[in-house]
Amino acid sequence: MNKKRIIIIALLLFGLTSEVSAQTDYQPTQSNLEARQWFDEAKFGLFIHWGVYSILGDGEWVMNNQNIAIDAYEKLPSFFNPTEFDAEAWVKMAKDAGMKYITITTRHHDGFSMFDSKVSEYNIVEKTPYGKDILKQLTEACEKEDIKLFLYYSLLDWHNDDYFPRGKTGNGIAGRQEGDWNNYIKFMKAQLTELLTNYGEIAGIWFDGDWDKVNADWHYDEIYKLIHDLQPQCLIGNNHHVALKPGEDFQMFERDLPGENKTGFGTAASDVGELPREVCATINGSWGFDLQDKTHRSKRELVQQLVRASGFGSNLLLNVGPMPNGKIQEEHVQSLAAIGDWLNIHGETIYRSKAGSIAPTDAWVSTQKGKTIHLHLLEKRPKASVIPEFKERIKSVKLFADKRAVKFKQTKAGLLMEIPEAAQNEIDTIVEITLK
Ligand code: H79
Repeated sequence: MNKKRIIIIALLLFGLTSEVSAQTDYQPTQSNLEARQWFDEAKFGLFIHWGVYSILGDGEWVMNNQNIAIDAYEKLPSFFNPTEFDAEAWVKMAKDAGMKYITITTRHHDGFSMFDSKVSEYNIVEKTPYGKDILKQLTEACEKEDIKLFLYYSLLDWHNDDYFPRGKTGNGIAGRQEGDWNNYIKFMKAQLTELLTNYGEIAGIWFDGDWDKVNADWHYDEIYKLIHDLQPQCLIGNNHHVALKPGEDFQMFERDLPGENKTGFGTAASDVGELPREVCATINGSWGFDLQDKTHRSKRELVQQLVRASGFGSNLLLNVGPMPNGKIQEEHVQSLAAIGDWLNIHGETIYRSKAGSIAPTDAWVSTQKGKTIHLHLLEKRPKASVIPEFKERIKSVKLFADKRAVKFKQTKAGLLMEIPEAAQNEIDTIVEITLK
């Protein structure tokens, strides 16, 4: 064999077995670049985890956590009849909360498709008494209210036999058979084609589950190309917790700020890239509806999470898990309304901002637009506040709330500000610093 042939064969073999396949020669279109910018400025979205698991009120991992056998789990769709589902009410709720987009689970790890799929009869239209396509209703409501729609799509599947060899999770589920991985890839491509063909403009695809089989060949090269060919503006994100892969348009961080790893499975600081960022989080401890989870976080905690995400140059995608009747639990409706009230007054310091030049700490973050820095003080201080290493030349310092001037001094210690305690706010004292 000549040298050239050996190289070609080696390349072919490498290409076929390569673990890190992605859309290597990807060049985002103008529409995609514009979509990225829109996304970067949007800052706040609603995550929706809804599936037949909501019936059990024990989160979206219930099939794995309770080791529910395939034939038993397959009974759930027959109980799913969300007669009180009102797509417009959901979209209005998101809009009133100050959210600019919605990301909904079209198929979670349980493998049940929450949309009208011709390539899997294990879907909401075929298998539930409800019999209607909630995704269709949601796309129509989103379009009407000018809210963008992203689709969560699980790579991991505990129900489909072709998800084989299996991964780390779901191994206690009885009734799983051995199937064909290439069929599984074909199946995902067919479903993604449906999602990107039958529902109008899709703002993004949100992949999850890569971590179940880190060394699998997911055929991202073909999958990402398929998505961008069908809808070039569609933003691709993948919750794989590692560095961005070619073909991806944004990077997400689950329950952690970019570069932090409080969860233990977070993305390493060195893997935080330069594309738009999104932090996703829950209001209580659960993604899917959990009847017993009462750990709802306060308005203060939720607003501060949004503010912190902005200070890290990131969006916040805040989750609700609708109930099996189609309603969203009242505690979460109230939480979203409370954030909306806050954003009505302070949104100017969040939307369209970039991470500010003052580095974030536990006590503060900053957002910035041109020469205006908004310093968000997230803890009350007796009177004075010191921002060390602040060297930029200042024109004025004011309180955002009433535009009252703040006494300040710039010394070697940094920027010293006198903010009377009475003028400080429990949630966020916003100081508006205008640079020269
Ligand atoms: O959809 C929501 C969750 O159901 C899904 N992502 C969010 C958006 C999610 N699944 N798992 N996780 C989040 C984190 C859990 C990771 C673990 Fe593991 C699974 C820890 C142990 C098993 C992955 C596999 C990390 C270690 C092994």
